[in-house]
Amino acid sequence: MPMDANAPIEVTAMAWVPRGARGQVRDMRVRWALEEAGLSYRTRLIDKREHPECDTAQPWAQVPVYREGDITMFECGAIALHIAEKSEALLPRDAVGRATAITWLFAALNSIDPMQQCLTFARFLGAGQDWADGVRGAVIPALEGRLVRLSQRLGDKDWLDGRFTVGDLMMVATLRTPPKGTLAMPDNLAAYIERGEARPAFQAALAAHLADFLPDEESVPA
Ligand SMILES: N[C@@H](CCC(=O)N[C@@H](CS)C(=O)NCC(=O)O)C(=O)O
Repeated sequence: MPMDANAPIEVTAMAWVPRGARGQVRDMRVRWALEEAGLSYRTRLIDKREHPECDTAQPWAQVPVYREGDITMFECGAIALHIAEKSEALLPRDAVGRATAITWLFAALNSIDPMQQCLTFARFLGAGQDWADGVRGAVIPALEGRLVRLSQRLGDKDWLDGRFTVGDLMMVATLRTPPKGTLAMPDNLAAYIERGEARPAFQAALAAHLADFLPDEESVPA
């Protein structure tokens, strides 16, 4: 769906991040879910270089924040589930399919994402420091072990439970986070990520996400 300045749904996103982070900021996940659900939205852009406190609705001054009428939400997983409740494109209506999709959504955020976060912290906060090598040395084999098990579970299916759900959305969004080459990625998971990124909804979300960034030399008030 096109972005719409009058849409009832508002997503808070960054007006600027360094080039290497573009495409990865977590409003991407929310935009992708909205695109899959066919819901239009508007964005509220915040330039953290000028407004480090960001949106005070988010306790840690982060994005995304989601607003819809009286509803204000943070945490991309909670927001994605909220959006998924609105559309069978993301959440099957039958009890088994629904429960499985929610399980994979949490699996992405609880079993894969925290390990990747450790690597992100090591990359950004630990550059040139010994502890960062220790973190990488411990986390990479453990995470790669999880990827092997996930790869076995995916097998030759296109999606984790046969059809695309919000669980796949969050798993693909999580798996595509580390820079390519950081982890040994089983072939079927690499193809799974590519399948997710090839979806028209992902491509529309990415285009809108990238289009919202200011050029490097500019900034805006929140
Ligand atoms: N658990 C939160 C994490 C949100 C998050 O890490 N947001 C990052 C962008 S991807 C952010 O706003 N970083 C700026 C900061 O922490 O100051 C979620 O999943 O929504």
